[in-house]
Amino acid sequence: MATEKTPGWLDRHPAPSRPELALPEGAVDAHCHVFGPGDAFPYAPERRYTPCDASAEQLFALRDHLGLARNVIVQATCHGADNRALLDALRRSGGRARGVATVRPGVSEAELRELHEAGVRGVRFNFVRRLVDVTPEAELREVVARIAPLGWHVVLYFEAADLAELAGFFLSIPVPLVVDHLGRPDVAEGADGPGFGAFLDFLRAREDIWCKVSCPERLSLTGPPALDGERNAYRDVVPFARRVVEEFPDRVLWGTDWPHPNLTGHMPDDGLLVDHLAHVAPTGELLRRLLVDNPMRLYWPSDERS
Ligand code: 0GY
Repeated sequence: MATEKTPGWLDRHPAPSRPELALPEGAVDAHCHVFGPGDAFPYAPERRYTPCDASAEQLFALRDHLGLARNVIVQATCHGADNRALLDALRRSGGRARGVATVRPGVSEAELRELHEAGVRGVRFNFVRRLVDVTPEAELREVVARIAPLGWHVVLYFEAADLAELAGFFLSIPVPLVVDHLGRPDVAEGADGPGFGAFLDFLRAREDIWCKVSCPERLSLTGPPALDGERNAYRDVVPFARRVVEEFPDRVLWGTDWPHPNLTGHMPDDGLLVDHLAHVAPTGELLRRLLVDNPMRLYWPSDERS
């Protein structure tokens, strides 16, 4: 199996800037990935793309460079349900990373225990058809039954257009839910449009549904991109993120999405993505909840500050 990067897939930013935004102490990047390195941790045969390698060391160097304290590393589809690269990164993190894995219903008790001990606290269900063949609901329910006793949650990645069809299933999942990337709204419709209204209603339906206000670079239609010192990037996404942060300040999370798989248009400067948060969480209090209090409560509850 060739491990050459998918043509057109951009490499991570070569030299992210240092954020100008003053971050609260202990800030968490709650959505990022490790990829390979492919010769140590081969990519899954069923993958839809081959990423550039992105090692744990590189991720932790970025964490320090940006002034962040911890990571939540999310298993990406290019590694399928082979969580070895994730496990390795968690073990190298010195307790400063937690993980979200992908598991199949037949996962052994021993593997679940190993994942938990390394720091995994959730599984990801992916419904984005360009990334995966969607797993049948019956199999996902079996996975939920396996992970619920561990106190884990389910991370959901879906497109806004599919929410109406999926919401009933999501709401029947008896563990906390975490939605990736604002539920991928159609930004052209506007934050007052029916699509985002339905998403907000979904968040209102249960108090244990969390939302990542991440990936404006994937959602924005008019930019400007977070490049060349632009600290007012992705203005068209701000009303969406801001709405969620203001209505649900205790259940929002944020992440860089480093190293930004599947971007072909531009590769954002991660430092400017941090600075973008000044528009999303415009008070010190909202920023602290978003970057510290909320991710600590979900991923490091025993270390939480009082
Ligand atoms: C992300 C976004 C993407 C990819 C994946 O698991 C993945 O392959 O999540 C995407 O292409 O939108 O969260 O990394």
